[in-house]
Amino acid sequence: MGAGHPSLVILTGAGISAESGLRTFRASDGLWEEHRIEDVATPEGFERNPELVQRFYNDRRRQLGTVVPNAAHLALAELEKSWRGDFLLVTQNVDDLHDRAGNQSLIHMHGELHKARCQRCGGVFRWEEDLGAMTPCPSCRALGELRPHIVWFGEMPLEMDRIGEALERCGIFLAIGTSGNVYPAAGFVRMVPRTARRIELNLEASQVASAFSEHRSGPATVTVPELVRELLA
Ligand code: BJW
Repeated sequence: MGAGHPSLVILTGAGISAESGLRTFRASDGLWEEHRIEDVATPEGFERNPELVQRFYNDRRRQLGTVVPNAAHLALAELEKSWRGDFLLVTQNVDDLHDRAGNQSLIHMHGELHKARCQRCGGVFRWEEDLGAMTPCPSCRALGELRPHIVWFGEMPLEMDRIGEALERCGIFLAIGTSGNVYPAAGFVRMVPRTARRIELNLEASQVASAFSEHRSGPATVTVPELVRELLA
């Protein structure tokens, strides 16, 4: 930790990837307009209809090959390189755009499209191809047990202890492109010290806007590089 340099925690949501061409969830043209949450984003939905769920994630995994990080992702990678205090980027996104932009201190709290998990042996594997009902587990060879390594409703998000510790000692908290509908991420802003700068960057006020001390309104590709320039000045 750089003495005298505030510790920075950044939470991102689907809005940061929107200008790369990935749909958000709750917009009028969002993913939840075409798919019922209970069908594609719960363990019960997967049990009922694994083919439907695998197709939903296979389509989104394939789409990653057609998109690239935008100016907001790249600005956050630059910020991590140049920031002299502690830095943690927590994303709710399951895309790999922060990884490709170059961020390293990064937690995918809702999982990753490029990983699969075996329900039998618990192994987690890097995954580029489509997953099918009969895809064998590379480790235990079980059939029909591989699922997307994604956190569905009712499941525990990943690395919550590490996130909680970073929030407790955070001096600046940014939330970028997230609607504040889904917990525990929506509650992070209330977990940072009251003295911390708490900045929301979004096209519109989120569900938890009143908990922030500052708001920057506009597309992430504009507001994020602007704020990064200010923070590094
Ligand atoms: C732009 C922009 C641009 C657009 N520039 N901005 C009651 C109270 C509290 C909690 C609960 C409750 N009932 C149930 C719960 C828990 C539940 C929950 O929160 N439910 C709510 C619906 C109420 N949460 C969970 O179940 C979580 N687990 C949990 O709590 O575990 C604890 C536990 C477990 C077991 C027992 C007991 C306790 C798990 C949540 C998993 C979320 N999973 C999803 C889908 C999987 C991933 C995937 O398929 O991709 O994750 S849901 C979906 O929402 C996805 C996202 O990561 C997540 C957040 O969405 P996000 O990113 O905010 O997107 P949008 O679309 O909502 O918003 C986009 C924003 O961007 C908007 O604001 C735009 O304005 C903005 N924007 N363009 C800037 N260019």
